[in-house]
Amino acid sequence: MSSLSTFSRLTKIYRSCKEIPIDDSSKIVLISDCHRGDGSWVDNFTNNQNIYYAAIKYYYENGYTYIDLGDSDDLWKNKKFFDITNVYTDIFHLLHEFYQDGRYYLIYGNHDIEKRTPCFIQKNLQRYYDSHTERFEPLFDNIEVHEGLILKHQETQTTFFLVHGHQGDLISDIFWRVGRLLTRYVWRRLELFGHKDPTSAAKNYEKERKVERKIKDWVEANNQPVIAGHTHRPTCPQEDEPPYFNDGSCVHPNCITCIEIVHSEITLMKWDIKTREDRTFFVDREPIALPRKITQNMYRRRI
Ligand SMILES: [Mn+2]
Repeated sequence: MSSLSTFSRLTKIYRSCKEIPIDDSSKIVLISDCHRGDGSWVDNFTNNQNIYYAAIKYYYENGYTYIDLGDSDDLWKNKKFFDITNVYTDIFHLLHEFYQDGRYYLIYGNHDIEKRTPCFIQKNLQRYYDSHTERFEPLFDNIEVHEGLILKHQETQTTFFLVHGHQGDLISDIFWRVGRLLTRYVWRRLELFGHKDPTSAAKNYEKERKVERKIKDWVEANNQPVIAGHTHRPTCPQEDEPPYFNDGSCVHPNCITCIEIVHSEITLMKWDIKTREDRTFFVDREPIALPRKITQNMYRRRI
């Protein structure tokens, strides 16, 4: 029943979502699950904020288009979007630059599902409070917020369906209000004592696998490549596996992961902090899987 609903949910989004043409000259970066918070110690993003900033600055300077695959802000743990922008002003400033250049697309996840409502967009995404200038500055003026997007590769006509991936997850998708409530008032407090939030796909291995299984089944049944986030498990399938890619998250203990598409190749990337001989730190970017070339058929079933 629930897996049937995952199927129909994904199919419905796939059929109605917007298509973005890409080609051999396109540079795309897909990032999800930053779970930005208010900077307090339950904010999982604080640790990686400098790595993330260095990464998106690189992508901005090198002409990439940024596709946000959802859960970039944690609106389950934080009621007020203002509290988030106030802490991460530099980041929102850069995101605004991406948007202004026409190089930013936003897909919502379950932890920022409110972003789909016109009221939230109007109230929170038009402007942000810049703690440096102490003024409201433009953010994503008239932004279109998506549940899914399709990247269509012109040379091969291969398409990639982009979704956050909570559609395979009943609590997150249908009962998100209850999930949000539990996260905000119950699990958030228990987390202080080391309990795991069972509504979080990221912290629950068993659940993670189930959610992934459902999406992979859809990928296989439709022979349609998908790029998702949500489970925080970076994934780059081999040629003989269903083409389900996952960009991971920005809240791994010591690194962030993302997916780059450059010169018609898909690469899972990791950014972290390394030490040089002279004991200075630097932010390093390295692939964690072999790049996958975009071909007409991304999946060769083993016989
Ligand atoms: Mn999620």
